[in-house]
Amino acid sequence: MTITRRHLIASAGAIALPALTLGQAQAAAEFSFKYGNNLPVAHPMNARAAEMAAAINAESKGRIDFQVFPNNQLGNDTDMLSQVRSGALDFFTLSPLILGTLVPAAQVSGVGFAFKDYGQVWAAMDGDLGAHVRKQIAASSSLFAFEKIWDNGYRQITTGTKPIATPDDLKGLKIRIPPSPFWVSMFKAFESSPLTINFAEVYSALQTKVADAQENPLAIIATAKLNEVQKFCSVTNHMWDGFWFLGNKKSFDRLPQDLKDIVSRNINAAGLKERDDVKKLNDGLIADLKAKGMTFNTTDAELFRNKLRAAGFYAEWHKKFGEEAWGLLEKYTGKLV
Ligand code: X2X
Repeated sequence: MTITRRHLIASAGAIALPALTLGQAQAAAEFSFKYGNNLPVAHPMNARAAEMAAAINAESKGRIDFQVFPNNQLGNDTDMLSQVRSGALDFFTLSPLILGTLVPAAQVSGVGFAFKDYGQVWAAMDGDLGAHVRKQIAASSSLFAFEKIWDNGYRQITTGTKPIATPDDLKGLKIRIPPSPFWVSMFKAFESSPLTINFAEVYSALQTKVADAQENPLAIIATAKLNEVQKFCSVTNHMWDGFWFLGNKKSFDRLPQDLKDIVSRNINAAGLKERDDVKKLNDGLIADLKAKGMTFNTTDAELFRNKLRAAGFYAEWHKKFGEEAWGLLEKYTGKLV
């Protein structure tokens, strides 16, 4: 009895010690940050984010505790956007188009069929167009965006019902799009019946057939396993999309300059690596998804572009974005209409 009790006390002591050490280590971090995103753990964004968080924590010598919350753990995009605006969340990656619900000017990088290739994308986003958008974000919200936008990719359309071969196939289609005025406008121009649904609810919306279609880059279709609930994939490349790495200004301004530099450098460097990963993944996935039972078809982009032109889509958004922003876009893409 005595031995047992003594043994128990000894064990309890042994257990209590490391727990105490851990507690002290956590308390020692002067700055705790939460970063949330909407993508599955399997997506390159989260591999690079985990690596980046570890580097930030190590380089700050424990002064920063940077935590990653992937896969909508903290809520969907709409929830996380309001959290990061209030400072309940410190960092958040978001499509420029969804950010459009808060900063309409940010949507300019999503113009349909604008960027012909990644050369144009990165020249524009790392150049004057990206700088213009980041200025608008910082000027009109409690947020700011880091210099290097992360990649999502060129978007393709998947359906459960039929392949999309021409713009006519989009007529009346119940297609899920992310919550963004720009996306609604684009798919209304295609005469679809778009449904705005946060990414967190997309798999189940397709599974229960609330929506018959959705559009996303292959890396997302594969890592979120949307192929399990969609049959056809039509390669439309209808727009390029990225993720601004957003920070809450007040949260970030708590840091002294040396720690700000560590955070910024690591976030931008991770973004560049994520761009490479996503490109490689997107390029290799057609064969993979075919093997998993998806049927692919290619499309003639000019037909889709003509449809948008005829619907007055480019003229409408040229007017909304204004001469300066539209000029900065066309500086990289060439004349759009
Ligand atoms: O919501 C989507 O479809 C996604 C994951 O591509 C974005 O974050 C824009």
